[in-house]
Amino acid sequence: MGEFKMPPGQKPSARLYPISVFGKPKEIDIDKYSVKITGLVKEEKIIPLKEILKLLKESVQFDIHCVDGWSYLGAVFSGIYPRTLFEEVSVLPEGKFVMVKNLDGYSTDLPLDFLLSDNSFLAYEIDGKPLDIANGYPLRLVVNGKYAYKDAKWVVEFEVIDEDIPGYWEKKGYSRKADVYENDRFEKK
Ligand SMILES: Nc1nc2c(c(=O)[nH]1)N[C@H]1C(S)=C(S)[C@@H](COP(=O)(O)O)O[C@H]1N2
Ligand SMILES: [Mo]
Repeated sequence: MGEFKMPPGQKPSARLYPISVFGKPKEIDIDKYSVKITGLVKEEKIIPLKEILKLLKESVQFDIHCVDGWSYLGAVFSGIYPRTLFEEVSVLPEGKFVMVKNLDGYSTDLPLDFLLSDNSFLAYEIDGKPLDIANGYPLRLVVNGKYAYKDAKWVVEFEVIDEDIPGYWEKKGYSRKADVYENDRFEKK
């Protein structure tokens, strides 16, 4: 459950502010939408959204912290844990990170063990209602304790990689670790 602890330098926000550097997808074809697991795996896997929606629905309460300084506390997200999708995938021993790729071309990476932990969640609902497209429908990653540039919206691929390769915002200088309670916003030079 969420900690309801305001991290340093953050102010509470009454709502989520839709943020997307490449704009939001206009339409999403639910019938064709799928998630791929690629890269350092024995066999790549394509999982249709329809199969994901049939998996046991779970819920988490994670706070959202944008690195710009607003935090949206207490939302309940429903969906599945990403680790469920990895259950039938054999990750090769050199697989240590995952580049999360999205419909709009945005990307962010996370340590594999973090993505497979209780602190990563793949949501399709917020507070019991389907997410808006602007907030990542049909699949949005929500991470507990990291800034929301790690919350990949419109997830379509998990690419297992062997090193910490920066994604969109990490390339521009934001912290790779992104720990909100450490106030870890910028990558130290
Ligand atoms: N695909 C994609 N996901 C993204 C982004 C983006 O630009 N594209 N922006 C990130 C940032 S910086 C934030 S703060 C959150 C904002 O989530 P919201 O739009 O639901 O408020 O989305 C994150 N996920
Ligand atoms: Mo953000």
